[in-house]
Amino acid sequence: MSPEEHTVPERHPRYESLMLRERVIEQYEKGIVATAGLFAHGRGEAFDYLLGEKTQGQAIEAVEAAAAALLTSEYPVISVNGNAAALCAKEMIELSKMVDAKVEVNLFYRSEERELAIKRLLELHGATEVLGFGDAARIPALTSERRKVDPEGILRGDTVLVALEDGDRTEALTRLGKKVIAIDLNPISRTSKAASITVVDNVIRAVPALISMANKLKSKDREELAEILRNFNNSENLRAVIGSICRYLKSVCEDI
Ligand code: PTJ
Repeated sequence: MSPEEHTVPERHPRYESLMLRERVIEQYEKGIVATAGLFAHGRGEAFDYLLGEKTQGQAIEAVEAAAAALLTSEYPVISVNGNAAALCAKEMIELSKMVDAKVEVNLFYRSEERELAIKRLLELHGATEVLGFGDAARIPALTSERRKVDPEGILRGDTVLVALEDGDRTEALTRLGKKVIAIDLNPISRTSKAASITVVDNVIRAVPALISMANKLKSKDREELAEILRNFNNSENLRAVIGSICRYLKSVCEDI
């Protein structure tokens, strides 16, 4: 069922959130999003609620560090799954072109049909090369389907951007010495804690913010970008996010 067939009134106070939900349902019906992706989206919605559904200052700091990491990497790779494709395929491709990153389809609930559907969607939005379709390499010590990676993509990458990811792979990629940039609304997930840089924000806001930031930083020299990276501390940033959620909840409590 397409969003137009639904009747979410434009003046509904939760219009944007409901329309986003419709987009995920529509892409589920088209075979892009896994069934579990619907639940994952719901969990994200709950955390987004706690962030006031706005990009917080800590996320902007993380976006700056993430853009600096992508711009200084030798071989950046963007990993795309079903939910990320459903919510920001166009922006993921725009980002990949801006920072000269490879794009790889890598799924937890792997099926050939979904992989191809996601590839087609990415190509529709301008992707010229989508990795993840030849002979796969394996990430050691990982049992999920996400262990299968492209030798010319995630396996080779020095920086890997992942969105709506599971903790196991983030930990495994970090162990392999890769810099992992995660976009995850849950600041206490294993992914958030294991990543080198975690942007605690909704992908629909985080990826456009990354594009703008990369555009702003791309004229800076490597030393300035390296300085931005040195000044970023992921654990401190996550603690600050949790602190602002606590303050937000306290202010809500006072208003009740
Ligand atoms: O497409 P596949 O087969 O690779 O499967 C993708 C899902 C998302 C189903 C799979 O990776 C999964 O089960 O993920 P989890 O373990 O549910 O983790 C998803 C994380 O993403 C959770 O911490 C959510 O809070 C977070 N999340 C959900 N929606 C968003 C989000 N983070 C950023 N933006 C969102 N819109």
